[in-house]
This record gives sequence, C-alpha cells and structure tokens, in this order.
Amino acid sequence: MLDVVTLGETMVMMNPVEAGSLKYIYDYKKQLGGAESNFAIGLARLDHQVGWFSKLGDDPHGEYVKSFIRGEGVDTSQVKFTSQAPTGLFFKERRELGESNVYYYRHGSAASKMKPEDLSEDYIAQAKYLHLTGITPALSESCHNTILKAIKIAKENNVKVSLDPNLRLKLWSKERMREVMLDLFKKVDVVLPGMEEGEILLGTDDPTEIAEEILNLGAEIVVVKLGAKGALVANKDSKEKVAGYPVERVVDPIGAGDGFAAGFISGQLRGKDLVESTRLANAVGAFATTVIGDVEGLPTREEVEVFTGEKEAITR
Ligand code: KDG
Repeated sequence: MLDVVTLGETMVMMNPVEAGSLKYIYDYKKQLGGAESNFAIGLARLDHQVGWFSKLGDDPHGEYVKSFIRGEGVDTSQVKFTSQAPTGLFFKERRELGESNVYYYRHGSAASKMKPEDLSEDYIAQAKYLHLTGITPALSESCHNTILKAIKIAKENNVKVSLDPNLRLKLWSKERMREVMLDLFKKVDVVLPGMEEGEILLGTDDPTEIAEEILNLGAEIVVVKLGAKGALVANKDSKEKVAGYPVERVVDPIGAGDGFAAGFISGQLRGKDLVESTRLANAVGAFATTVIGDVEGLPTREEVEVFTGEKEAITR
C-alpha cells in the first residue's frame, strides 16, 4: 500500500562544482534531478510509502537514475526502459548574483515517450495521493495524455490529486502552457503555485488573488509559495499566510519547491491542519536550499522535527 504515487521525467544532472557561466566551467558533479522524483524522495525521507513511475533510456544513465531513486526508499517497480530513446540530461548553472539557469538535453528523451497505456490502474488506485507537475504535459502530447489518464484513474478511485505547476518556459509556449495548466486546475484537488507562476498563468502576482482564482476553477486547496516569506494557504473557508524559516545562505534554490510540496503532502497525510502542513512545507523547502543538488538537502523526519522544535535534538 502506497501513500503517494507520482510520475514524471528524471534526468541526469551535471552540476558545476563552482558558480559562474558554464562557458568557463570544466568540472561537474554528476547528480540527478526531476521535480517528481525530488518530491518522492522528499516524502520517503519523511517516512512515507511512495512510488515513482517513468520511462528511462536503456542506458547506464537510466540504470543510475532508477537505482538512485530506489536506494532512497521509493518504489520504482513500475519504471519502464526503452532502447528507442535516451535518458534525458541537463546542466545547472549557478550564479552568485542573479538567477540560476538550466540547459536541457531532453528533447525526444525516453520519458517524453510515456503514453497512457504505460499506466497501471491498480498502482494508482492504491494511493491516497497522485502527485503531478506541469513539466510532464510540456514534454510531449503523449505525456500530456498520460497525466490526463492518471487523473481520470485517480478520480475514479477516490485518490486526491496534487499539482505543482513547475512551469518550464524553455519547454513550451506561454499560450499552450496557459491552456493546459488552467484545464488541469479544474481537474485537481491541491495546487501549489509560485507567485511568478500566478503572474504567468493568471496575470496577477497577488497571492490572495492567485489562490481565489484557482479555487474558483475547482481546486479544494491552494498553497501559494512566497519564497523566503513562506506561503499563503487557502481553501474555500480560510486564507492564512504562514511565515517561512530564514535561511542564512541559500546555496542551491532549485528543488526547494519540490521539497515544499513533499512537506505539505506529508502534513496532510499525517492529519495536520492546513497551517501546520504549510509550516512543515516551509521547513522542508528551507532545508533543500542549503545543499548543492536537488535532493541531497532534503531532511529526514527526525531532522525536520528537531528543526521545527517538535522534537529535542540529541547530538552526542
Ligand atoms: O524542481 C527542480 C527540477 O525541476 C529540476 O531539477 C529538473 O525536473 C526538472 C526540470 O524539468 O526542470
């Protein structure tokens, strides 16, 4: 029995050992990144049973991705391999000043070949949550159809669906993105957008307006991420701002949103209320920014409970 099932592309990540333009970077650390597997690993560290599904290239990179994720305690029994396309790859570019950047080598990747027939109805039906992101529908039409089918299976089996927009402007046009994402907002239960995403999709960066618009489209819960300031959590009865945890030195913000989503869903699975779940989300997101790599900084349940003061630290 799994608490959560998620699906999406995970790529080999080439992470520069230093900050600065990739033009002058020669040394990289091989890691991995994929919004949904980051989320799955985040939940596994918080002691939940979680399954991640994808299609990988029948190559050493695909083997690496699967064994790393499985090694983190995530169920990978539904992962498929194909010899028709490679595992995706991307490079991160970290800047001391300004925004981090990513360069993708994923067009036509194995994951972009996912199709609705790859899904197992029983696998999704056993979960309490199905988690999706806006990256998957941007990969290909067959990937878009795959998540639509996954949502249908979830709905028919009383599985809640959470969606992190995770907008990737490098993958599709803003027009198509808007059309697909607004349609998805009508079909899911929990939406976790960022303010910038609200601006792109709804034309407002006001967190209250973002939350109201998405609730009006049909979602039950909306959690708007406000970066270092925390988040606004809303349902039809309430709207609350929940302060974030200050982080002295953010070394790698990419992946923090996935940690945030894992924290929020963990809170919901543990029966915490919306504010407490958002507090946990803020804490997990804060941890993720402190270590280079998408998943290496995600906390265990014990670490986060000590950090939030729920548990006493015993270090020696
Ligand atoms: O959220 C972080 C991930 O999104 C990133 O590391 C890789 O999945 C990825 C993407 O598509 O950008």
